[in-house]
This record gives sequence, structure tokens and C-alpha cells, in this order.
Amino acid sequence: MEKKYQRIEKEDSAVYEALIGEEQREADGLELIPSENYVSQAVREALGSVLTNKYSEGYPGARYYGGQEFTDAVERLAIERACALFGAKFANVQPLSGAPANLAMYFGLLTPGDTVLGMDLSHGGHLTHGHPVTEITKVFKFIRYKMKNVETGEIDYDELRETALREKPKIILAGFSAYSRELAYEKFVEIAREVGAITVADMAHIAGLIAGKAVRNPFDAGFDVITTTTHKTLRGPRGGMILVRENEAFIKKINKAVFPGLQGGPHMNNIAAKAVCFHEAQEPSFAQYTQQILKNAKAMETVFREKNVRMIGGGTSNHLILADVFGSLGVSGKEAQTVLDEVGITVNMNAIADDVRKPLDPSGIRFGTPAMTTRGFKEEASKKVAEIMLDTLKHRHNENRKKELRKEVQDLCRSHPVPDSFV
Ligand code: DSN
Repeated sequence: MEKKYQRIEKEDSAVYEALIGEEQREADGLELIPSENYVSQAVREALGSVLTNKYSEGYPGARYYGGQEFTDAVERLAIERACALFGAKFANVQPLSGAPANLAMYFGLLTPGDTVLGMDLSHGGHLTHGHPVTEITKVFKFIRYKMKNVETGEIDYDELRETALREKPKIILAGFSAYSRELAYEKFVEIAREVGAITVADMAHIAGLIAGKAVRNPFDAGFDVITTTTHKTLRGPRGGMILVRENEAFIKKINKAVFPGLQGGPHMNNIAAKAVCFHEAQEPSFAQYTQQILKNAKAMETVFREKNVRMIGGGTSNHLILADVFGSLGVSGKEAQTVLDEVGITVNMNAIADDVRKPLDPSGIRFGTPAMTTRGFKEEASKKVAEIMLDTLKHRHNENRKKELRKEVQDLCRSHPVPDSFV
């Protein structure tokens, strides 16, 4: 195998050691954080390209600095491919990540003081959907909807409608970072039309699943805007994006909010990597990959159900599972995360709906299948991983058993090496 990071090794040993350490960690451990994935070598080449040298404030054909023939070409490609992939008329590919994409969407579409109706964080929403700790809540008013039934994951659409009729939000926001079921997008659109709100879906977690048609596209139900990251199920570089289904006035306002409103020069190396990832996501093999993500999550669900572990939403219809390990196994989310790390399985502790425990030591763990599916895991191996997880939690005080389980994880990793190409 070609030796990696040769120049860094020669010139900067401290950084080299960190890079090699992370290479090893990713190869020898199982990554189950549902928002993480492995990118292709092609995406990494774009990220490491000369485009990192260039300032390109503005948009293709309308930049503030010279020398833009190649940056324009690459950003146009990224926009065209994003639009084709998601059925959008317009795209802004400059947001640096998901949080900046949501900020730009809010500032583009709202006036200070306006109201946004989004999903409660503890019921699966996201910090950027108006959690009180975020600065954006000083500018806009955020109100919440929740699940009606935590055991099925059903959203309380009646309450959502009543709240919308009473509070007259300007945006109704669908989307989540810890919710395992599909949303009834039509209901959001119906309620939004009744109150004159714009519909926005933050699909950061499921963008790849939508691109691969493994789950529904909110645009098909009439959503106006989608915000997303590009590095989760979509398997691209760390970055963000905003898509507009058809309203030209919306994209004009969003473009102004991204630049010059909130950001400076776009990261053109990153935009090139987004273009590469969108190209990869157009391949038929990508659709198969996204179907397999769902099959693997279902396989893990089966094991957790057989062992009577409570799953918020009752299981999964997407790539992730949120398990109430404290309620079912008497082990807190933090302890579960730590002990799973010891055997080489990375998950994250996560609050469950209306959690009585604290965010830094909640009741749940959140895990998912995008990264392991990239490594070629199928249903049987996924079940094995779920069994190892539960075995580890059960024997968390037994050092010998944990050593054996660590070995099993390593064997699984060695038989499923991280690939570097997907086309
Ligand atoms: N940190 C991401 C996640 O893990 O879901 C979202 O911001």
C-alpha cells in the first residue's frame, strides 16, 4: 500500500503522529456514530487540492476577485449535481457546515422577531433548531413540537397544528438528529399552507438516504427548502448546503444571507469535494449502499428487540437507533459510551425524550449504520455487532470478557477494511 502523509512525516512529526493515530483508530474500530462516515480517496484529493489557495467571494460569474475560471466551473458543477440529485431548482453549496447553513436559511427567510416551529431537541431535534443555549434564539422566537407517542415515534400533528394556528410561525421546520422514523411531510405542508408558513426540512442526517431514494424526499411532498450537511449519509466532505425547490425569491435571499451576510470566501476545495461526492451519489451503487444502511439498522434493531432493550420510537425506519440503555439495562449513556469505546465500538451518549438524566450523562445511546455499511457490513455482520454491544454492556465489569470482545471487533474490522473508492 502507498505510504500516506509522506511529506508531513518528514516535515511535521507531531501532526503526522495524530494523523496516523486517527488512521489506525478508524481502521481498527467500529464507527457507529450515525452522523459519521468514510469519504472516498477522490473526495480527499479534492479536499487536499490547490483550490484551498483561492479566494472566491461571490458566486459563479459574479466574484469580487479575479482568476476564477476553475472555481466557477467547479462551483457550477456542484450546484448542477446537487439540484439533479435532490430535485431542486436552486442550490447554495457554500455553507461551511450544517449550523451555518441553518443560520443563513433563518436570516435569509425571516425578519428578526419572527417565529420558527421546530422539533424539540430532547425528542430528536437539533441544537440549531432553536435550543435556548444558541445565540440565534436572541434574534428569532423558537417554539416546539414533540412526539405524541415516544414508543412509536409518532409526531403529535394535532398539537403541531394548534401551535401553528396560535403562534403563526414564519417557518415550520422538519428534521432531526436523533429521531429514527420517517416524518409525514404532507402534514407539515398542509399545516404550513394553512398558516402561511415556509416549510424547511433539515435533512442533514438523511441526505444520503434521500439521494439514494431509500427514504422519501421532502420536496416530493411540496417542501420549500432543504438544509443539510454533506458529510453524513451523503458520504461527502464536512460541509453544508441549502436547496430550494422552486422559489427564486427564496434562493436570492438565502444567497445574500450566506455571502456577504454571514460568510466570507467560500472554501473552494470543499466545494470541489462536494461536487465529487454528488457525482458518487449519482451512481447506482450509491442507491444500493443507502438501502443496505436501512437493512443493517433493521438487523441491529432485531437484536435489541429480542433482548428487550427499549428503543425510542420503537425501532428504526432509517439509519439510526436511540436506545434507552439506562431504563433497560441500568447502565447510563455515558458509561455505555465509555465501555463500548473500550472494545472498539464508537457510539454517542444521547438524551432520550423527556430524559430525567442530565445531558452529560443521559439515559440513551445513539448509534447507526452509515459508516459500517460503507465498510461492507451486511445484515448478519450487523447483528453480530449488535450482539457484541449488548454483551459488552452486560459484562462491563469483566475485563477478560471485554478483551475477548475487543478481539471480535478487531476481527470484524479486518474482514471489512475501509474502502477508498465507491465508483
Ligand atoms: N453533530 C451532529 C450529529 O451527530 O447529529 C449534528 O450536528
